[in-house]
Amino acid sequence: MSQFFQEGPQLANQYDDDRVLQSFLRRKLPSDVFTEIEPGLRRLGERAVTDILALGDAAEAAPPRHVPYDPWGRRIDRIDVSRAWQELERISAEEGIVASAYERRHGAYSRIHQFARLYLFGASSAVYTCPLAMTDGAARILELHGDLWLRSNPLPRLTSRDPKVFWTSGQWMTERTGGSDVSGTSTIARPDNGLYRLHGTKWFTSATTSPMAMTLARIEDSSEAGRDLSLFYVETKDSSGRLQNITIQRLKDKLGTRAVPTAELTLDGTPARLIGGAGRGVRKIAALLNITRAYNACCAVGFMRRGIALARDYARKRRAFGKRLCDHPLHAETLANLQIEFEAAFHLTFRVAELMGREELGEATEQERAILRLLIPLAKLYTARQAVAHASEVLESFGGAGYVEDTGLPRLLRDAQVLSIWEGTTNVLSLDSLRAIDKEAALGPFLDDLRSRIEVVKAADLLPQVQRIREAGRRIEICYQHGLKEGVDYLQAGARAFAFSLARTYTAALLLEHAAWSLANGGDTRPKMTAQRWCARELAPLIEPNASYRRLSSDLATDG
Ligand code: MFK
Repeated sequence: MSQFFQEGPQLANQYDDDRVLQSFLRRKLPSDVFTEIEPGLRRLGERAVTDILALGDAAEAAPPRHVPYDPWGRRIDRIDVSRAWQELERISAEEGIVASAYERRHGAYSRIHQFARLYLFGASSAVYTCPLAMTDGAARILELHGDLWLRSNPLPRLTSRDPKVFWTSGQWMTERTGGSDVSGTSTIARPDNGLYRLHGTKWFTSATTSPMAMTLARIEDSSEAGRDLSLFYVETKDSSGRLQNITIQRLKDKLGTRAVPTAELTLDGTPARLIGGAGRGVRKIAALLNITRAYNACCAVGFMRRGIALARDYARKRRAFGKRLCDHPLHAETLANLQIEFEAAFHLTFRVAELMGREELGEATEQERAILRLLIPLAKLYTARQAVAHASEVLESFGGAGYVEDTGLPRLLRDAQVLSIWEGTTNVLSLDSLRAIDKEAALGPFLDDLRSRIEVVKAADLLPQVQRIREAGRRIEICYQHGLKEGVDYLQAGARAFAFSLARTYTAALLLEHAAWSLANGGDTRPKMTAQRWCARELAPLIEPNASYRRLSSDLATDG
């Protein structure tokens, strides 16, 4: 009988092991900021493979439980979460995963610092990043639209490092009548003594154990603003710990994110506070969505990095056909492609963080604000799709072990799958990219920025890539101008291909810029190889969905 047992993959310190993160931070941050934050990142990189990882695994193994009744039949609607989930809340407060963005200790660089922390924390946290994303988004809303009470009461809780003070926030948007189309919201808000009472059902509420939430409802009055959706602040429990006229119907049975409590709620007179006056609720909650979408991208990158770290370690250990997996040329090719996808996603996402920091500090130019508005949906939609494909390939690189639950690997795929769904599906975000281009005139600044990034690249062996990016930029511009003439159906039918083209081409410019910097600063040639290989792919896979093309698509879609 064989005595052979395969050794499983091991994770090293996730900061020390990450060349891409380190070189990006060295390039972007002033040296005193880098020197100050590096020890904290290294410590978090260690925790990400020790206590945080163990808590994430424990939280995953003990998912939340809905307890509708007490032993004597009274409705109590408690959601029990594991000790590990509670510990993850404590750690995220102490580690300042949200707070570090709002303390603004490093000015506009604070978002880069915070995203580096989020990225290290995320992949080990059993998606505790979900409540943190909504918490960060809620904090931003309160900064932008909160009255004095909201800014003095919940806001300091959301941005606290003290676990006893720290609150997470939920985000209750989705109703039975609409997930993507939030205009279908049927919850109403009845005025009550200067506050409101909410009546309605919320079909998906994530991190439902949070003490507060942001939600949308229509004020029951006849004014024009009241007919529009308004944004509300809700505290879920009263001072004695009882739910405030909220019934928890059930927890969702989800493919992944199993440690995250996601519930269906009925609100029947839940007290709520209006945020920023009546109406324009979607516009106001968009500030939250833009943050959660950026988190989504950061978590996608974190998952990709985790996948490649595991697959790489395994490939160094596992032997097949007489040699290690990593010594097989085809396996090496697969791992190299995984690394390239990860690096591309990393640079796209951290460019978002860089611009977010500048915008929040009031340092962004008008052009940078427009670029950010467009870049957030692009980064969210593109990295989410990458993360799903990436996780699938990572699982395959383990053979059968990748399909077996107790290796922990299937979780990577299950958790990645939600990234392209929540906070706006790929299609909704492709259309949002068009909205950004239309309403914020974002395409011009975006393409100008792309060109200015590649102009600085002078290394002779990167010049062919500069040329390819220029050409892709020109094609994108022509395609959009043509689309404007053809009309809205043309633009919408091509929106996903268009968004992918923007994301891939902009990413190419970021990779090239980083490659040029790396060559000039220490001479690391790996970013150059990544940039060259990324640019060798189709950068702008645009389509031309004219009327006959769309008719055919419609036939294929409806009749098969
Ligand atoms: C790790 C990460 C974890 C993340 C955890 C999250 C867990 C939570 C899970 C969920 O809750 S999932 C539910 C999330 N739901 C969505 O993301 C909704 C997706 N649907 C959309 O985004 C739709 O495009 C949208 C609801 C915005 C469409 O609504 P409307 O009312 O048809 O939008 P309209 O009229 O185009 O826009 C209204 C205003 O908002 C406009 O401004 P004006 O009033 O000034 O004209 C828009 O420009 C503005 N707007 C819309 N999206 C914006 C935006 N402004 C800035 N940024 C945006 N992204």
